[in-house]
Amino acid sequence: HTKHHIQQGRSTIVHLFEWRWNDIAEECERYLGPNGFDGVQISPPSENVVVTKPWRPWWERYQPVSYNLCSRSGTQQELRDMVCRCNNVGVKIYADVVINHMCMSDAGEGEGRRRSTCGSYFNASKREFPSVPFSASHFNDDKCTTSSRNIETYQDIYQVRNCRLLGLLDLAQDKEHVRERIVDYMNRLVDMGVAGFRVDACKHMWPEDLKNVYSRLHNLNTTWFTQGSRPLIYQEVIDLGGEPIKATEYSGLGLVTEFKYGTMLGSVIRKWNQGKLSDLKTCGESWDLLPSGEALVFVDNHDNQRGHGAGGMLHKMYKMAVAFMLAHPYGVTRVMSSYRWDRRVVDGKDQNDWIGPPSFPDGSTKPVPIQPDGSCGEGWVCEHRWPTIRNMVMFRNVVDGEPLSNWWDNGGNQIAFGRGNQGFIVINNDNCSLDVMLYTGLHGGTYCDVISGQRSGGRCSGKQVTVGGDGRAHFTISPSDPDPVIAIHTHSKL
Ligand code: LM2
Ligand code: CA
Repeated sequence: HTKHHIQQGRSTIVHLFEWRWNDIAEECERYLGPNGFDGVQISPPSENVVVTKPWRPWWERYQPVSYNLCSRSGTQQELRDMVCRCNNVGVKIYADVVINHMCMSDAGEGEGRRRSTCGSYFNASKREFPSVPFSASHFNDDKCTTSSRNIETYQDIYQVRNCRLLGLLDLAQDKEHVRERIVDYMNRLVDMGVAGFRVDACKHMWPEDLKNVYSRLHNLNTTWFTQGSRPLIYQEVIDLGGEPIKATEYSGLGLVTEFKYGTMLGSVIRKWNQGKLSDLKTCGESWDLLPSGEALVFVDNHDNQRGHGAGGMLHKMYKMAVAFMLAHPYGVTRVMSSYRWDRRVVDGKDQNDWIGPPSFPDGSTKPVPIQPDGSCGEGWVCEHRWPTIRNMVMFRNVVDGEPLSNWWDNGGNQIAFGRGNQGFIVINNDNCSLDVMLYTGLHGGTYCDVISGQRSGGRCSGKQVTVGGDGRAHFTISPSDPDPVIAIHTHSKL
């Protein structure tokens, strides 16, 4: 049942946060397909409330008012076109679905494009969403026992699942009508060719209700997928320990976001609590993480990059963390692709954490322009186009299915490991040079380091590594290197 179709040789999902459907379609064709990305996580495609105070925050998309498919990212036609074009180049689309709740209880009433992204009428105080349709009886208020109707403690599982998250109107997924409308919404996406879902706020829904919904989803569209393929589902459950609701309650239903992974990796790379890279030798289940086959892993996401999570990391450390994640066999990997905003941190909180994507004065999202050097303009960061990240996505594809092998560490912050005999990575996070002879498991020959450059047309634009007939190679990495990492694999052999 949890068998999914992450295809052999393509293993990384990129979250193109707030991108327009048209730009994603282009990116699939010109970049993601050729560079071996498995798929794209898109921002929620459902109609949402238009928030103007503050001005068009990114989080308005987590406040649906219907399941119509028009949003800041584009129209239904553009969505359909994107799904088709991405699938045609082997890049899947995973839709972020917000099914725990509708908009804020104080979102007001109205219709037209100034109030909702497709213009649908809604009345939040009466809990009426006629475009779905949902009305008062479809919400959980009768089950919630707090006086505010909001979740007040995460220690009570009934509150967490039956009360309002942040004041968002909480849907009753135990009711057949609600299930049916959600299933219909998700099936419209599946029929269009979507390959799966990121399901928002799963901690706030009962596992048995989700099980019912998932079981009613159609098989994937056979224009692109083999007969009988099931949607890949990854469920957002923030389980950092300390609460009664556990990620494992959901792992039988699909993959689960493993928030402990990024927290653990970030803290080791920042050397917090005497953490050191060599600790990563046992990275996996023994760290109290989900089984590898059930986990979706990432270094940051759209929430915690705004300071809601484990805090920011320096550019160099961030790239190192992503390189480790992509090289290591644990989990299904997701990389974040973001936009810039002006952080204004007051007392540890970013006052600008609401700022939406680069946009025109009328609120419409700006296209993503690609510069001559391959980076993105207009405030789009495009981490997925950073050479280190792009080349490590390819590394992961090349070593897919190979076990962790030939681990080495210096007992401190220098580590190296292979993946079978298909690839090898060396990382130096110490303040001193790394200078060591290591057994790589690779065949003898000269390899191009895919961190400092890459192989193209039989030439290497970066460092070269010579592996002897005995599989051993000499590595040196200075701590001042902007990327203190070397990675080689069978397809980078010269
Ligand atoms: C998620 N996963 O479970 C998303 O990853 C997260 O981004 C969503 O919250 C959340 N669940 C609900 O779908 C975001 C954002 C919140 C925002 C909500 C609703 O992180 O801050 O709440 O979307 O738009 C906003 C304000 C918040 C305020 C609330 C009422 O940011 O400060 O709280 O609306 O104004 C009282
Ligand atoms: Ca709920």
